[in-house]
Amino acid sequence: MTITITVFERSPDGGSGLARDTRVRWALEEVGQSYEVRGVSFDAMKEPAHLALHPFGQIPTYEEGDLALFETGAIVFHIAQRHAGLLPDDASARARAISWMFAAVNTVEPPILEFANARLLEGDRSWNKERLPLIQDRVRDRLKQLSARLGDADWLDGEFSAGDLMMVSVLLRLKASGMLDEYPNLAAYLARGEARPAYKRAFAAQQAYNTGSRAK
Ligand SMILES: N[C@@H](CCC(=O)N[C@@H](CS)C(=O)NCC(=O)O)C(=O)O
Repeated sequence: MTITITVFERSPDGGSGLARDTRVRWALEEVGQSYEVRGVSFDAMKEPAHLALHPFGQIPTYEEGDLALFETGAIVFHIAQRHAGLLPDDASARARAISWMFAAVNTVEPPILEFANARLLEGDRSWNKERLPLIQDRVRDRLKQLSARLGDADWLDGEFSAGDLMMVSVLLRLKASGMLDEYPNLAAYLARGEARPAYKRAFAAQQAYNTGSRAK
């Protein structure tokens, strides 16, 4: 059955991989599933046709036959459940990998998003100078804890899993800030994620789409 995901018609990041379709593309590449892409403009995202797929008017969405999903955590989980390669077979290890997926989107991503918004969108606000260091400390708290847990392991819990895919995807947003360099094991973790052939294919596909070098 054909899988179709929605993506920004033109991503505001110009194809640097930060739009959340990249993590869905990555999951699909890891399990060897082909997919189609439908670009959606900012206006169209808020129209009824797209809102029927995504109640918050965002990308990405995932369609497969009668099934329509939104939220990258749920989409990646669905892909991981359907196909081998992203979740361990052992029930306890599988449950732990799923915990890491939730931790990525629910515990680590929120302060990172707050930081990105403060840096990129709120720089001209009078309170920004005072607030930014507070937010940075919240991000550092999480990075310190994550770094302590990862230690010198390659991945968060044994083999690479959907938990790592989500966590690396979330950390990527910090790359340009240089903050990850304060935690060399996390910087190396990120680099390991980016070095995976499936990630490289996903990144290249979204880049080609956003820079117009895709086949039209
Ligand atoms: N929690 C959602 C977040 C989705 C999200 O924020 N999507 C962004 C693109 S990466 C978007 O559509 N932004 C446009 C908007 O919110 O109007 C997920 O993980 O899928």
